[in-house]
Amino acid sequence: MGAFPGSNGKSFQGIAKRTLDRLQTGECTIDVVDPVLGNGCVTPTAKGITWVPIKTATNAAFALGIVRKILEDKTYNATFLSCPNYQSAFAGGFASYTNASHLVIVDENHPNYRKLMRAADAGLEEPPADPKATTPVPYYVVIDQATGQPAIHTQSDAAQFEYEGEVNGVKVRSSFLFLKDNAFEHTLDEYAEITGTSVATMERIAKEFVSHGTKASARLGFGGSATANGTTGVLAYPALNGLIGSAQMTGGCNCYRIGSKTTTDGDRYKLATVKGKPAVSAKNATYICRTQKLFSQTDEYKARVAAGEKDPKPKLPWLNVPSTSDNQALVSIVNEYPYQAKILVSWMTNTIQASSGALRDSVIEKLKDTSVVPLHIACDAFIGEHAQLADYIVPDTTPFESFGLVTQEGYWRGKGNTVRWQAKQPSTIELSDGRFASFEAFCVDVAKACDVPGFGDNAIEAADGTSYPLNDAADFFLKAVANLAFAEEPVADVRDEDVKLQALDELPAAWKEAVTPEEWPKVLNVLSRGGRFWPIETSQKNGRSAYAKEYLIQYYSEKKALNKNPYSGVHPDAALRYVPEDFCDRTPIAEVYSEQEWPFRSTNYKPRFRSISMQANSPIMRDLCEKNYLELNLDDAAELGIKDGDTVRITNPTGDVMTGEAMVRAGIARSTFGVAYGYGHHAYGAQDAEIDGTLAKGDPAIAAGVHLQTMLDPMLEDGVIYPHADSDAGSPGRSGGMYNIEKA
Ligand SMILES: Nc1nc2c(c(=O)[nH]1)N[C@H]1C(S)=C(S)[C@@H](COP(=O)(O)OP(=O)(O)OC[C@H]3O[C@@H](n4cnc5c(=O)[nH]c(N)nc54)[C@H](O)[C@@H]3O)O[C@H]1N2
Ligand SMILES: Nc1nc2c(c(=O)[nH]1)N[C@H]1C(S)=C(S)[C@@H](COP(=O)(O)OP(=O)(O)OC[C@H]3O[C@@H](n4cnc5c(=O)[nH]c(N)nc54)[C@H](O)[C@@H]3O)O[C@H]1N2
Ligand SMILES: [Mo]
Repeated sequence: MGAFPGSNGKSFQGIAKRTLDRLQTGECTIDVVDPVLGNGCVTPTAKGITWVPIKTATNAAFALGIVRKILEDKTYNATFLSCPNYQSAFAGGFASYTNASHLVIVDENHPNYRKLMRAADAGLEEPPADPKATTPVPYYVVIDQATGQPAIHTQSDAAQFEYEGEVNGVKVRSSFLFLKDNAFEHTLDEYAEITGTSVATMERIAKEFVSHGTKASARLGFGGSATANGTTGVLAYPALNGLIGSAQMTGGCNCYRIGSKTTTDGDRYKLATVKGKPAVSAKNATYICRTQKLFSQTDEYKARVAAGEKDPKPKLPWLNVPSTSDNQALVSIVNEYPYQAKILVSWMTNTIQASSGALRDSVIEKLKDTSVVPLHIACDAFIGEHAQLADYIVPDTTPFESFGLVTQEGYWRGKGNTVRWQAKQPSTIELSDGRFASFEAFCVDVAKACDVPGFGDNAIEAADGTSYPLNDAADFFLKAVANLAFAEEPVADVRDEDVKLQALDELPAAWKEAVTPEEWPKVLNVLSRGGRFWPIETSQKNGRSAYAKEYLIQYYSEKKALNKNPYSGVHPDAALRYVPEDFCDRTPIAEVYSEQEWPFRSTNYKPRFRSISMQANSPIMRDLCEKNYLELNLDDAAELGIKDGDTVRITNPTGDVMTGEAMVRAGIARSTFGVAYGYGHHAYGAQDAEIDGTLAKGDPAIAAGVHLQTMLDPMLEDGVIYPHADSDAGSPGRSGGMYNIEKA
């Protein structure tokens, strides 16, 4: 759901070959649930593939239709759901566990109402505390299957997951029942209506999904989360995988990146340790993006209540679900809330284009206004929509001129880290000391000028205690490569033929000096292979991922249950539930604007031949696809009297207008329009730029196509700019929303 393998999205390369082979032999089938039919190596014409055109922003409903069918048929794995802890699940042959059997206090008068029941609430004695534990371990309460009595979750091997009753005089229900209630909230016919799919499809997938033991997997891409009700949608995949126990199982869902230590404290160098770091901590800090805290936990709230306000409302929402949020940081900066950003330093980002709903005049005016943002420094290789608003642009290197170490995306079950290294000398300005302008050189020089520890001579400490300088990118990244080369078993030294073939003996002397003579041939080995990848055979053990670690699937999220929307007092759902898109106070958008007037939803996707903003200036990529289209379903287009190639106008309730060329096609779900992202630039080479007195003429071809404009949230006070976003996580609602379409 929300990921089209091989079209856009998370790299499919690592598994494409194996997957396509197995589709051919019938060993594997894939259902792709997506409003847009992509153009990848996975297509409905390929064997074993089914495209399910779903209405945007209804993923949770589709998943719950499947859950309901599985519950009705009782085809879930009851043994797995009964496991109240990781040890019991592991002993039962699984590699994850759920809190299905953990009890929730549902007694409204209890002080711990909405919380998971703890041992103390049940009058049970906790095991003695582990003297080594830094934070207290929570002990939850379950009803043990063998005794029928309350027990601590770590002390039961199997527990009831459909329990409702009283424990110690307190009304409780097991977590699983919250999912069950939500699944039975609608009939399959209703789910088919909401999602624009069919009962037969949900029933077929429900049957298929449970008929392979733990060898099936539900996966979500960003298309599952980038709607204003996305947080509930992303709960769909753990909920489904939890019904069959497939997380971290061979052939099941291996869902996170597995790599080795590189740019952190590794086996050779302590790259995360800052020598001489003062005793400061960001632990209780208030992030400018308003995350990690509820409004009721802020100093502002406390001060306003102390000053006599009864029920203060924040200027912008607070979000304790995400850890940080770049798009919300931008929203905070332009609204100067919770505090002003005095200096904005941005690197390699096009925030106003990438934060859906933010590429608008009101935001641009704020960013230009020095009373709002007194100083803005952008470090970028290009003059994009965001960078062109900065007071200073620090030139940076491109991917061919810089280092990068990445842990492989989690679609692949193996372990590995890719390494990118400079393939050419940077084309940026050469500095007086021989370095080239880059983000790393900028950071080092600013840090030195401000006496920030951790940079300059003797900044980096090796595992053996030797100190090394940090003055340029190579000082840091080659040590990260050394950490990778020596992880577990050190790799072999590089072979002479690789040195010759790749001219590794011509690399700059400074690179060799960045590591020890013992490390250098092993570092070269990793560079020559573009990374380090552990043998795929070692990635699985006894039917599980060899890297399996304690993994909990929550059917009831206490954290969410305890949240309370400061505008309306509404609590978010603690379990997977279909909630139509809403505004920040949780009013459904369809209650504010009429669905008759705004009958369409957007589906924004990443196009095959363009990256987020990077390929607009490549003539080759422009030749492949010079612009994007407003893509409409055949039936919708016929009703609107729109033909392929017509100019159409799309509007949203905020008054934004998009005009583009219609592409009428069968591969779009009804009442949805598709738009490829990354088009409709106005900078980034589209504009004229004067550089050192020389005019570089803009190329209008770079500006071709349409940028999707999402609406603003109307529920905040006048003058506040808040693009429509998920109420729990603040992720932009780039897909979904409300639009009207007409022939221009
Ligand atoms: N060619 C290309 N590849 C890229 C990128 C790129 O720009 N271009 N960007 C890279 C980056 S940064 C990332 S994060 C990944 C993202 O990878 P993905 O998350 O896989 O990609 P997206 O295109 O954002 O969304 C995936 C799909 O979700 C669908 N979708 C939208 N709304 C909904 C919905 O409500 N329900 C469902 N079921 N589907 C929906 C879209 O049609 C799209 O096909 O891609 C990476 N790969
Ligand atoms: N509407 C809509 N919005 C989206 C998405 C969507 O699908 N639809 N996708 C979202 C996703 S998943 C992501 S990850 C974000 C990405 O958002 P961003 O990270 O902001 O976008 P990018 O295009 O990846 O890169 C940002 C800028 O980095 C600069 N750049 C490129 N290479 C280099 C370099 O080597 N060095 C330096 N210093 N600068 C460089 C370029 O100026 C480029 O414009 O966008 C998000 N926003
Ligand atoms: Mo991304």
